[in-house]
Amino acid sequence: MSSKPRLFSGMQPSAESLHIGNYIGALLQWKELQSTHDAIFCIVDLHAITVAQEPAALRENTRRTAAQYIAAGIDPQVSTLFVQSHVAAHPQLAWVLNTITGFGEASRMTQFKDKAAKQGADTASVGLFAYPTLMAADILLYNAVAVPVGDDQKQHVELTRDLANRFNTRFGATFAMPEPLILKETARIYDIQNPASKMSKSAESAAGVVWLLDEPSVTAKKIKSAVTDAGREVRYDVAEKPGVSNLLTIFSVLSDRSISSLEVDYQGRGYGDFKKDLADVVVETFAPIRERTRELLDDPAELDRVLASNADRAAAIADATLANVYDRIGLLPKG
Ligand code: ATP
Ligand code: LTN
Repeated sequence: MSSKPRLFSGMQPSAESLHIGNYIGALLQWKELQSTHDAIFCIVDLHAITVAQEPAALRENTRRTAAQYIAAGIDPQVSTLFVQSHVAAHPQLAWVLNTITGFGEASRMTQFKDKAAKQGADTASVGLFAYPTLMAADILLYNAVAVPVGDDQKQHVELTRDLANRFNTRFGATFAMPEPLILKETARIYDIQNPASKMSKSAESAAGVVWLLDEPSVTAKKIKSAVTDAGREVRYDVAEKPGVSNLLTIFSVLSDRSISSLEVDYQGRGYGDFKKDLADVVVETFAPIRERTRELLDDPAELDRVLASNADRAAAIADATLANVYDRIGLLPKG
């Protein structure tokens, strides 16, 4: 047994490639956390199907997501990296949690309200409504105490805490209390064509999304045509210069240099030089990840084997928790 605190986080296999927002906002930090925590990272395919997915693409994107995480430094020997649908206890515990979740309580989740409003209330599925209880099951099955998420997922972790508390009060101490680990504010990356919105896999236009797996020439071109702001000064000022500030954040994180030293370096040199150098930094960062991702995807049998053995490790923990839960709520064990 590891004495490190248990950590759990998840990502949806909802695109062919991750983007630089996922890389800076999640991957880089998860990579650090795996040395201080007993980390479990889950590719949440059952969450992904709460909105329509094309079957062949979902299968392919699940492998691709796993490959990119491994290529970027999530080590499946150190952390547990697995596919949610490989461990049946996730939907099984989610069902139990559904029975102690209020209809009104679930209706207050802002992600559901936003997504349902986008789709139209009649097309939004029961699965989408139950997204947060499946996420609670993910976390509680492993008694995770640390849950790294973006700000938008904080409400779901709060719900998870409420459900853990409710279950423990009603049926006796069963679940550990998870804490959200809100990732650094500097870790939020914006669309490089539209710096008012967060860079997103599901953006209406991909022009402002920098994909990890794009050809270097495509990446460089995208960055060189990033929206900058009036004037020609490279200065960090989110209100006046959101475009340049976003590029400075990316440059600073990827080159491990402070924003102020970059400002000094590009003083009086205009945006052109700055964007050209940033394009080089991004391309250099992504090149080895892209190459390693390709190698991993060239041997899908080996990748599937790694995911299967990691799922076995996860299931050993999850099945024990589920058995305890079933016992506590009074389900008759199979004789
Ligand atoms: P998208 O909206 O792009 O589909 P998401 O938020 O649904 O992305 P997931 O695939 O569910 O992303 O999660 C992957 C991780 O990447 C999460 O931890 C999320 O917080 C992080 N992430 C996604 N977009 C950004 C961004 N623009 N800046 C920083 N972090 C991000
Ligand atoms: N909802 C999360 C993904 C997710 C997750 C989890 C995160 C599913 N299960 C458990 C942390 C813990 C998202 O959209 N980023």
